[in-house]
Amino acid sequence: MKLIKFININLFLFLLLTSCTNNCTDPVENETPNKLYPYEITYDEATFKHRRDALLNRVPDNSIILIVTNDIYNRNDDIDYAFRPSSNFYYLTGFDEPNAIAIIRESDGIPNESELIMFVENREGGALQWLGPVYGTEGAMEYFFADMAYNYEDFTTIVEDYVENDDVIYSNIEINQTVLEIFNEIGLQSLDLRELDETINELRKIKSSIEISAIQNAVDVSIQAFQEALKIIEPNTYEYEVEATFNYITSLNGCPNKAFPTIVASGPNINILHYQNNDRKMLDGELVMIDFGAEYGYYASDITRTIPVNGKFTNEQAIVYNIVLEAHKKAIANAAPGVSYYDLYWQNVEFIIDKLLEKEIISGVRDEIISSGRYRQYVVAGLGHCVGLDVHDPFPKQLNGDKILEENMVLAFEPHIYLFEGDQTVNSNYWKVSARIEDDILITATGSEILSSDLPIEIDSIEELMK
Ligand SMILES: [Mn+2]
Repeated sequence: MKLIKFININLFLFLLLTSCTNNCTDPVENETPNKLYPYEITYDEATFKHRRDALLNRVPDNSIILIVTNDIYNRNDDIDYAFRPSSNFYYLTGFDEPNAIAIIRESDGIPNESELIMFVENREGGALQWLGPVYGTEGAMEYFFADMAYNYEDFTTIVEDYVENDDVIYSNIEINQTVLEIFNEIGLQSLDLRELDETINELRKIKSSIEISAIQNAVDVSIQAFQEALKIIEPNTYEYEVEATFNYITSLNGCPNKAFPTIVASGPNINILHYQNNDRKMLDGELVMIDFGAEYGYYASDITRTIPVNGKFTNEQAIVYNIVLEAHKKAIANAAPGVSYYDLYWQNVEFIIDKLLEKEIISGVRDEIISSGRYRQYVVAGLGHCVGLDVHDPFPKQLNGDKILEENMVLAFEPHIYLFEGDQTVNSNYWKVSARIEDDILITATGSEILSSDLPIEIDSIEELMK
């Protein structure tokens, strides 16, 4: 396993070097992008070093950055949940094994440059036999370019060589209870610890070409899975059969992990926003809302389609679906650098409420519905969010509280209409006729580009695919 990891990195570097001699600007491009593993696609020393330098430049002089990765969480008895690195830790180090801590501080020798000190696991004996090899301290220096690496277990004694009592420390230590306890045990809790997330979030907001390629790859694999999943849906299939198709197709295409739990919400479940049971039999005449996203190289995708179980939209279903689709197209058409997210949000709310009133799907007075907040009965959630290492990636606010789109941000837009059973403001013909549509969007220099445009979205093309 260890050997394979190392070979893969070398193979990647080889592909990177050879492909770039052919005047290629994008290091992710190669013959089999779907078969690469995380460290191969995002692994690049300059990228991670640049992020650490940039981060250090954003905190006050003489500050130290101390970052931890996620804890290991117990599932039951002696079984743990599968480990997933903290997105911030991965973003700064590229290191994806558990039990790791990193210190980033100003280099002794070179001004304005950072130095990386890592504490990682060295495995031997029983641990090695049961859990397999790890990069270890040697690997941390050789492959992750740590200036110095120590055994994770020696953190308690060695950390004091790097941290002094009057240092200001920017840290995400609160995410890892185990490290927090170690910190308290050795009396470091009295240090001046400050919140790091805001500073990293600002960096993570804008995506590099490598990150965009990773997201695009996750999107492409998700689309492939969607297309297969739509073909198997018919009355009396179960929601979990759809989920199984996603799992199968994405794993076959190099994305064994999902960015979030898959939602296959049919019939009455359609109104549960983050429905997760996926155990219901889907019936003739119902809608099913499917929200799915493969993860590739720790980068997310996030796509939703709402489709008729029997392959043909009813009149009411088509009317609601097309309102959401029109809202979706408007939001995408208006997305561009400099545009306020909140402006897009309010345009979306107003458009949907106007249409629902016009089609006599809901009753009431437009301005009252909006000013009272009652619109949230139908437009329940936000218009969208950023996508990156997290499916809900950071989208930091400006000082004035606004959120502005910038070039090379990736967002998921997910306009929706929810019409709940028993809601007396809703025409009863439309109860449970809800719809959500979601695509992943790259903000370009002049507007936006839909990364998931290959997945059918028009009623005709969805019905065609399901035939
Ligand atoms: Mn989403």
